[in-house]
Amino acid sequence: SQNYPWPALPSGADPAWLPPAPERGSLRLKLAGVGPLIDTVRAELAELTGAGAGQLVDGTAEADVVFTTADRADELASGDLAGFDVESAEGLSQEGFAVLRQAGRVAVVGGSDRGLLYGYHHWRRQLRNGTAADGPEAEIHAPATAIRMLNHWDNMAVHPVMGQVERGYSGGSLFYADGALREDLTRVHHYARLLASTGINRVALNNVNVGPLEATLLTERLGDVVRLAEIFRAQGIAVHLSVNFSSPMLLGGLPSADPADPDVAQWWSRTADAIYAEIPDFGGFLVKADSEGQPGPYRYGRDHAEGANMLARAVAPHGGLVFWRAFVYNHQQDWRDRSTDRARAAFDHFVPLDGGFDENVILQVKYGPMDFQVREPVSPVIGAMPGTRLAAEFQVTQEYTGQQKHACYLAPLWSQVLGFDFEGEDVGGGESRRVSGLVDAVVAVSNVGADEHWCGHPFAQANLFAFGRLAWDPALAPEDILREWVQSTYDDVELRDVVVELLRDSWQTYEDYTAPLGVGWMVRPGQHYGPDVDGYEYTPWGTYHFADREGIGVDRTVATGTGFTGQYPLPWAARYEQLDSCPDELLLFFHHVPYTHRLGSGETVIQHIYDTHFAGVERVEEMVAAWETVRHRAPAPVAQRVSERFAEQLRSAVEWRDQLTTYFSRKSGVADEHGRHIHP
Ligand code: BDP
Repeated sequence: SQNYPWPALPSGADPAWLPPAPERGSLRLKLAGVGPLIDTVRAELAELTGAGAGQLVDGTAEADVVFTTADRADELASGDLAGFDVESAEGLSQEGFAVLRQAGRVAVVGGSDRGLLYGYHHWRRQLRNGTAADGPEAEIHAPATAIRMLNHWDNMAVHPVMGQVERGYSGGSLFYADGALREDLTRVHHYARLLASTGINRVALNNVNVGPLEATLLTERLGDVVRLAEIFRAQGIAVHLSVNFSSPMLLGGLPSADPADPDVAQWWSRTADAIYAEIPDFGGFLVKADSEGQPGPYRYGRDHAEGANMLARAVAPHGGLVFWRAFVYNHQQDWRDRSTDRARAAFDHFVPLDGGFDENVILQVKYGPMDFQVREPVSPVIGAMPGTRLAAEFQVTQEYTGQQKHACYLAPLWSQVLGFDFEGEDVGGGESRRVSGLVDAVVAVSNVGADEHWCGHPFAQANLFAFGRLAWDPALAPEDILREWVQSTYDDVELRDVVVELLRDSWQTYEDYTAPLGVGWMVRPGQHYGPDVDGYEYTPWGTYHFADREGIGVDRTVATGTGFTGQYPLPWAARYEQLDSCPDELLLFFHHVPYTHRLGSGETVIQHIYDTHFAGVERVEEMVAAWETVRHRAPAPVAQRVSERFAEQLRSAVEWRDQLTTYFSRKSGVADEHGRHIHP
C-alpha cells in the first residue's frame, strides 16, 4: 500500500512534464564552466544527446547552442559567443539568465550556475515547442521572488488519522516508507529535477505537525536529511526541516522549551551547529507553534517573536532562515459566541509584533485569513507588517479543492492573490503594494507522492508546475502556464488543446458547485471532501456560515459584526464593509444577508446558489464529454486514471449540487425561478 518499491511508471509520464528528448537531431551543444550545478546541466545535455538529439562539442564557435555563465561571458566574447549581444547579459541576477540568439545559434547565459540551470530548462521547453532557435535577440529572465519553496506534510510512518502524508492524495511519501527513509530514492532525483525546471529553490522535508519520530530528523536521523539534501542540492534546492518547538524536551531531555531559558537556546544552537557541520547549505527551520495542538512559546508566557528569534539566532551564524507560521488561532472556540472570529486571529496575534522579528525570520502567512478555501479574501496580515519579512503560503495539495479527484487548476486563484493590490488600484497599481511585491517568499504545500502519476490526478501536475512558474513570475498568465505544461507533458496536439480547454476555468467550476460566495467550508468534517453543509456549523473550529431561514453569511463588518473588515487598509476596509461595494464573490465572507438580497450581478443570493450549482454540474458534464473525445490520444494509464477521476468528479459534483440546492430551498422556502428539481 505504500507503493514500495516504486511502481512501474507509464511511458511518457515520467518524469512528468520534462519532455522526452528529441530522438533525431544534429544539435551541437557546448557547455562551458565547472561546478556541481554545471555537472547537473551536463547530465541534462547528455540525456539529450544520448537520445539522439545531437552531440556535445568542445571546439570554439562551432556549437549551435552554448551554455555558460555571465562570469565567463567576457572571456568567451570573441570565441564561442562571438556575434551574440553579450552586453545584454551583463548585470544578470544570480538566479537570472539570458537567452541570446544570433543567426540561428543560441547562447544560454546564467547569472550563476543556478541561473544557468534555470536557463537550460527554459531553453528545453522552447526546444520542445520549436521556438528555441528563433525568437528575440535577447531574452532576459529573473525571478520576482527570491525564495520559492514547497512544504511537504510528509510523516515518516503512517499516522493513524492523517495517513503518511497529511492532506496527501497521491499515495505514500516520496521520501519515507515504513517509518524510515526509503532506500531507493530514484524518484526523489526525478522530483528534484522537476522542481528545478520550474525554479523552486527550497523544500521542507517533513510535516509541520511534527511527531516524535519525525522530530528525530533533527538529531539522530540527521543522516536521512543529509541524503535528501545531496539529491536536492544537485538541483540547486536547499532543504529545511519542520521542527517541534518542544524538541529540547523531546530530544534533549531538558525540563522545558522556554525560549527565554539559556539552556534551551543553547540546545538549539548546538543542534543547529551539528546540522550545518553535515549540511552546510541547510535552509533552516519551519515552525508551526501554538496552533492546533502544537507546542509553542505561549506555553511559557512568551510571544511569537521571542519564540521565533530564539530559533533564528541558532541558525543565523550559518546563514539559515526560520519560517514561522502565522496560522495561529483558537480551535476550541465557543461556537455560541458570535463575537469570536477565526478570520481575525492571525492579524490579532502577529501584527502587534511587527518590527520585533529578527532579520532571518520569515513569517509565513496563509493567503487567506481562514484556511485554503476555494475563495477567500487576501489575508490582511500581508499588508500590515512592513517591518517583517513575509511569505505567502498556498496549498498545491487540493485539501479543500477536490483532493486530486477533481480536476481543479488553481493558478488563477494564486495569480489573483499574488496580484492583489493593498492600495486598491485595479489597473496600473503600485507594484510595491501588491502581494507579490510585499513578500520575500512564495511557499506552498506540495501535492506529490508515491503515486505513479505523481499527483493522484495526472492533471494535478499542472498545479505543481504552475506554482513554480508563478512563484518565479507572478505576472505570467495562468492560461499561458497551462499551455506550457501541456506542451511539455503531452505529445498530441489535439489532446493538449482539449486539456487546456478543460482545465482553464476548472477552479471557477469547482467553486460553482461547492460553497457559495466566499462563505467556505460546508465540507465533511475531518476529511474535508464532499458536502456537509452543517458539518462544521456547531463545532469549536470557528468555521461557520450562519445559515438560518432568513439568510446566510458571516457579518464581519466593523459596524455590526466581528470587525474583521477593519483589519484592511483603505480602500479595502470600506469596500468590504459596505454591502454595495463588497465584491459578489466574497459577499458571504463579509456579510450576513437575506436570501433575497440582490447581488451586483442583479441576481438574488438564493437564485445564484441554485444557478451556479446547476451550471457547475453541467460544466463538469461538458468536461467529461470533451475528455472522451481525446482520451485515446493520451498514454493508456493516463487515459484510464483521468477517466476514473472524472467519473468521481461528476458523481461528487452532483452530490454537492443536490445537497446544497436541497438544503437552501428547504431552509429558505424560496423556490428556484427555473423550477428545477429541488425538494422544498
Ligand atoms: C489545515 C489542515 C491541517 C493542517 C493545517 C496547517 O486541515 O491538516 O495541519 O491546515 O496548515 O488546512 O497546519
